[in-house]
Amino acid sequence: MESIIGNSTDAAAHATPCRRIAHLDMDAFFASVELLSYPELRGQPVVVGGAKTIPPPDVTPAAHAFARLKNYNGRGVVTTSTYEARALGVFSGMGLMHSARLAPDAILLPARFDAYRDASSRFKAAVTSIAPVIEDRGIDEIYIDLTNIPEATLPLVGRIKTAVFDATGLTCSVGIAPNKLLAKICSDMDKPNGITVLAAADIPARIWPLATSKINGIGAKTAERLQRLGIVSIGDLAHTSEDFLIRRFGPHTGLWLHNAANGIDERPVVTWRAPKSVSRETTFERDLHVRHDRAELSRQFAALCERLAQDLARKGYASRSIGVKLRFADFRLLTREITWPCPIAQAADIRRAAGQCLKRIPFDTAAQQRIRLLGVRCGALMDGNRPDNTPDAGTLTLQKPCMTTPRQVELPF
Ligand code: TTP
Ligand code: MG
Ligand code: MG
Repeated sequence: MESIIGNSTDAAAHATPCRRIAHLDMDAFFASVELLSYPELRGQPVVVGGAKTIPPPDVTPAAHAFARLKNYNGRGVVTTSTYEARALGVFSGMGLMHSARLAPDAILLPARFDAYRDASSRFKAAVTSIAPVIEDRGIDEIYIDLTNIPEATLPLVGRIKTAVFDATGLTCSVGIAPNKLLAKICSDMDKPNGITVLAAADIPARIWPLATSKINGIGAKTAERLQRLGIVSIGDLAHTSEDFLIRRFGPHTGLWLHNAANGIDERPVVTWRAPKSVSRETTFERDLHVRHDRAELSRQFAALCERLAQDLARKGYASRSIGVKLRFADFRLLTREITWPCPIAQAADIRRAAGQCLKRIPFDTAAQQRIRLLGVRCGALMDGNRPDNTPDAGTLTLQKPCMTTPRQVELPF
């Protein structure tokens, strides 16, 4: 299922000083990892859901039982689905109960993040062994700068795809273009297991007919705003004057929209980027009441802090900015954040700092006493082990995480 766009076979490779940037994205990633464990489900609609209440399948020879969507009862959402499930209309982000109406017999599996993280590091290592300049863009995707590799695009990308498959048993789709923006659009054009090469000259024919939302960075809200202005396709946007866009969207976004639609993107492939934050959140199976469900809320809150501490420990980070997020029964969202005097990494400290944030939330109305979602976030991350050159200290100081304090937090619930 490989296609080359236009007649540009290797134009991107040979047009110097044009860069040759690839975007590689794994196909139906979480679902495909699950199929490695349950190959008997291949070809069937399979949905991976994030809810903790989805039972793991009982695959003992006697039972051999998988849960079906139609038997699900709860608030979980689809994390991802196989292409067979997508053909029935089931996509990431949809409620599982709603999806059950579209694909009642689809198999429902609980997410196993450890397995996905493992496959993620293996595919990234495989790519790096062939093309070392990669930018990590998340669990299932990377940018690769192929500019300085002296090999024609198709054989090179073919080798990369084979290496990914050998390391993981999984397929991916790759877009190759003169910049990241176009490469990202292209990797989605021939999924699954595709290769799409695009040169600048192909932009009018292949990019302009697409909806503006295909540009990474144009979300649903901006796409709607554009639509209200009569701008539906990327081509419409490309032909809208820069002045008009700047007037409507401000100098930064206006100029960016204009450039993006014209395929202009100078961003380099950044080989390492410190994560800005880590967060954990949970949507409760039923709304929890601040007073009546105090014990359960407390337990869930402590568990989130515990998991965040494990995330920080795994990555070797400490945090100075702790925040909480609450969604209430009426769907209103509230966030609070606090800057801590020194970096922290232990669960008890995160709990104490996040507890301070919770104290600043007014639980006054009836709706605000029932909580639907609770989240905790650690931002302003810094290396918890290495020395950190803090500007105000003037000298090199070791940013040791604060000592943990066993003191109990007075939580509002
Ligand atoms: P995507 O690459 O967006 O989707 P995908 O790999 O499942 O499918 P595609 O073949 O179209 O690329 O996301 C990668 C993984 O991230 C996905 O398998 C599950 C997870 N994910 C979420 O947890 N929530 C989401 O809203 C989305 C879109 C993905
Ligand atoms: Mg993917
Ligand atoms: Mg992806």
